[in-house]
Amino acid sequence: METPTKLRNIITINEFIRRQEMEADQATGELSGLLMDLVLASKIVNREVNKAGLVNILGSESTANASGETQMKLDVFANEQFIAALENGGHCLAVASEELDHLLTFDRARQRGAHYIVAMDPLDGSSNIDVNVSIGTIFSVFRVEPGKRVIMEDFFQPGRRMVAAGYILYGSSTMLVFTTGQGVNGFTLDPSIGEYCLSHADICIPEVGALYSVNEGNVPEMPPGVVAYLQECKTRHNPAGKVHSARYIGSLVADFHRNLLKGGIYLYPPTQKDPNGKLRLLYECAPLAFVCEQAGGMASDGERSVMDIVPEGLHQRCPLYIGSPRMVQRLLACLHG
Ligand code: P6P
Repeated sequence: METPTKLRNIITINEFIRRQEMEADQATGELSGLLMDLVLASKIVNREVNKAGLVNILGSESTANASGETQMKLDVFANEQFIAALENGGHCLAVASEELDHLLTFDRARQRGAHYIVAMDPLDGSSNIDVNVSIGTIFSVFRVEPGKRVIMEDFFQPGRRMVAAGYILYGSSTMLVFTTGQGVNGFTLDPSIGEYCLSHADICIPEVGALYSVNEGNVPEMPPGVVAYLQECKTRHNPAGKVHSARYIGSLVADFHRNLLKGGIYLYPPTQKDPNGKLRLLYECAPLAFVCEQAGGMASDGERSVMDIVPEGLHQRCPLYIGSPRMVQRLLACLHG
């Protein structure tokens, strides 16, 4: 019997990951297993995100995260799901999370001789949860010595040494976008079969776009070069040759994803409240920088590539200018005169 055409053209994320593994020299299957653990957890989180308004999972927990920010119940739930999937999978030696003060280590993975560690923001944009705005998970994967008893310093690796990175966007549809250093691919969750299917193969960010994402309320506190750049965006005198549109959802993954597909720039500069910017290097800026660079884009902290910054703390913040290369280059020219 002929395979239905629709089924024949589906490439699930697990199939895609396995194919990449077969093409990689000396692949052990460990990274594939770890990525699939993240896929599983994201499906469970997606189920809860999609009904957050219907069950008693909204509203803030009494607890606070590592930065003292009130944790929404879905934050806590998502953190628990990704940790459980990574611990049970046995491919991850340790996890650093925005929701945890300190890293978590897993003995079974150490006994198995596993050699990967994960840094994650399990649910970014959580202030949007109870107003039904898109939110996201961001993750980065690094390598360490097999079976190592992981310490905090093992996470202090520059993005250049990242093995994989990606995000899940819980939006009008749920997408998982990731890279292992061989380009960027996007998968859309088909709830009818519970599978992520390849929907955006080999994503390349447009060299220039006419979208900018920034909290304009912070303009009075921003460096003059950033203010000058934003002024240019409001005229035709910019790399795009046209007046830009401001698009700021207040959810990093959603803003980044739109700019990745359409071309644009996301900016979170230093402010008086956050002199090093608000976003976290290890599990927000660096993984998105890896994805962005793999898609042909650029990511800078205003001085250097985000991928070259060596972290000195799990929750270290850094300014972020990320997106279409000609837009980031223009921003840097405005910053440095
Ligand atoms: P602001 C959400 O809290 C977040 O970490 C990002 O997802 C988002 O882009 C940014 O902060 C929004 O910050 O200061 O503009 O509300």
